[in-house]
Amino acid sequence: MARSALLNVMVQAAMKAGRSLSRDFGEVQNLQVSMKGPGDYVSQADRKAEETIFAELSKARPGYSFLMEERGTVEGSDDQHRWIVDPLDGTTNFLHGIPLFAISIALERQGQIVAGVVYNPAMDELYTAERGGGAFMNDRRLRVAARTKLSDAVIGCGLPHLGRGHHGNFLVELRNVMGEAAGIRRFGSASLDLCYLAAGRMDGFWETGLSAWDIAAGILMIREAGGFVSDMDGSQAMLENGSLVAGNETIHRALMKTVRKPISAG
Ligand code: 2AM
Ligand code: CA
Ligand code: CA
Ligand code: CA
Repeated sequence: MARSALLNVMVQAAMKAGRSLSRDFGEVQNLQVSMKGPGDYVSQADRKAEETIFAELSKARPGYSFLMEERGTVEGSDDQHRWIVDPLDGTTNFLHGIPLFAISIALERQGQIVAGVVYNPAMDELYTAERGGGAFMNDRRLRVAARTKLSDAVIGCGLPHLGRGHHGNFLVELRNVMGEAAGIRRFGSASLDLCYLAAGRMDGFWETGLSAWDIAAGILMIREAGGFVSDMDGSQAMLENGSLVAGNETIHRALMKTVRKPISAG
């Protein structure tokens, strides 16, 4: 498959960081780990991968700005372009030896996500998308699943974290979805969740309390695979408010209704 020069740059950076993560995953017990907040861990592996990505992308596209989970914002001379990077999405899985983690890199041009790469090095699954050019896993074109009934659908979600988010709201949402969907999954890597949805492995997804770097690349993956994404209010402010609902057009609509059903409606 012929990839654009831009996607090549992003794939090179993700693969290089992926090799670094794979090495560290093999010796996870030797990694230095620190806590950013309650239940919120960061390891040497996260930081090394981020440095690799930062160096690769800065070299290939000098001046572009960055938003990265660990380093935060780096303003470049070019404020029209911004990389949004999660060097290790699924740190908790990684530190527990669970091979569900990924590198997520997105590029925004004038505030619009134009390219995304998500790479799970443990499974060697590389997801790529470019605006208007479709979404791919390795060389295979992706399409969201076609199921239209929630009662046939497998729905992914994320849980609010220790000391963060609104646990009460989540329990209501979960109860609502449990009452209507065929099954529910929680994998622990938001970027991969969105790619699984793009690949038709899950039919729907919702989560709140997310950060831009968790979802920027995955949002494009879903759109380019023919899926629908919005925030919990039905608008397109996912990166700003960190809530997200996704599926094909029908499941997205049904899930929006179900997730937000008030308790009294049963
Ligand atoms: P991370 O591994 O990059 O931190 C899972 O629902 C998502 O939440 C993951 O994308 C994960 O990203 C993030 N996450 C995990 N633990 C977290 C915590 N304690 N606080 C905030 N985000 C967290
Ligand atoms: Ca983190
Ligand atoms: Ca993340
Ligand atoms: Ca991370």
